[in-house]
Amino acid sequence: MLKKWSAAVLSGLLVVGALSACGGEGDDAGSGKKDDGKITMGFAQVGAESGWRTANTKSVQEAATAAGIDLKFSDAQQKQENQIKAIRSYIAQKVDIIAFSPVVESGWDTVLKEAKDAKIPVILTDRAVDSKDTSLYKTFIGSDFVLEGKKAGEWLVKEYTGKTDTVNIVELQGTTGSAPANDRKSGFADVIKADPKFKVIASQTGDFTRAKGKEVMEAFLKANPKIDVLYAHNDDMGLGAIEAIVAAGKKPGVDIKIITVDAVKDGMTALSEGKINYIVECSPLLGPQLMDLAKKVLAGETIPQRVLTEETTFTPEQAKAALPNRKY
Ligand code: GYE
Repeated sequence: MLKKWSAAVLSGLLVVGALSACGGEGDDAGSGKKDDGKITMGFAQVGAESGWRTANTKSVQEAATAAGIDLKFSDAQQKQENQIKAIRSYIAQKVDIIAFSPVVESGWDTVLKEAKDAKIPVILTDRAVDSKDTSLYKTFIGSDFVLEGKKAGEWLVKEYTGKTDTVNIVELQGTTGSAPANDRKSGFADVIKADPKFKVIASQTGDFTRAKGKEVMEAFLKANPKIDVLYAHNDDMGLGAIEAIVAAGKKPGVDIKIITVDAVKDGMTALSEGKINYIVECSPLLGPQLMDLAKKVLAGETIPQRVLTEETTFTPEQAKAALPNRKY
């Protein structure tokens, strides 16, 4: 646990208000904690639903160690109530800073207000909240999911240029109510609506998991004799769907064109083999930037309200070239 005064001294600032903010030395003594000069961060993770999430967790844990930050980590198993419980327990433990990746967009105001009242700063990582009061968190670091959806749509438009036949699309959405599911859906829809030949004939959640992606794709295949394209909001659901497509006697990437988002190793491998046709990258390596921002917040520095991740896209050829050096 880092006492606020030591953060202020370290940064060379004299922040009188910060002293009263944590109630002085009595706090740590009361909770039986010793002041080892370390920042303590409580991190409430979404779950372990995908390859992306595994890489994200690893990035956060490794970056905390490298930055000398004491990390308290919890896995909410994709349930908002678990995340709220974890955040409340971090508040009770008087951590220095809280970071979390909100499983869904709504319903955070009460717990964020509790953190604010306890004078514990909050950083949002990866996913956004829809709170109107932006003073409830210090910054949001992560991708532009609308842009990712648009990139997926743009590839499709290009791929079918000059063709007039109807293109039947099925969509595997991410976790219902999550920022990436909402935004990847709307960004994609925005681009393809310009041409009426593109028809989304079925769209359902696969919860960002391989198992659910497979299950929902099986149902899509049974209900729809002609599917031309699958747009999956992440690699894992796309990989599950590939199993269903193969089981139905069709060739993934040929009979049904597949676009996914993330670009984790398993997705990139399928892309390099032509089973997926295009992947929009979403970087899970948010750890180092998160630790950097946490230190700045606690040192009283001003940080931007939004920190965007840099990302690209991959064709099968580009996947082949990138795979040998892919870290996740
Ligand atoms: O795309 C998906 C994961 O929030 C960006 O969550 C993240 C998404 C990612 O389960 O694979």
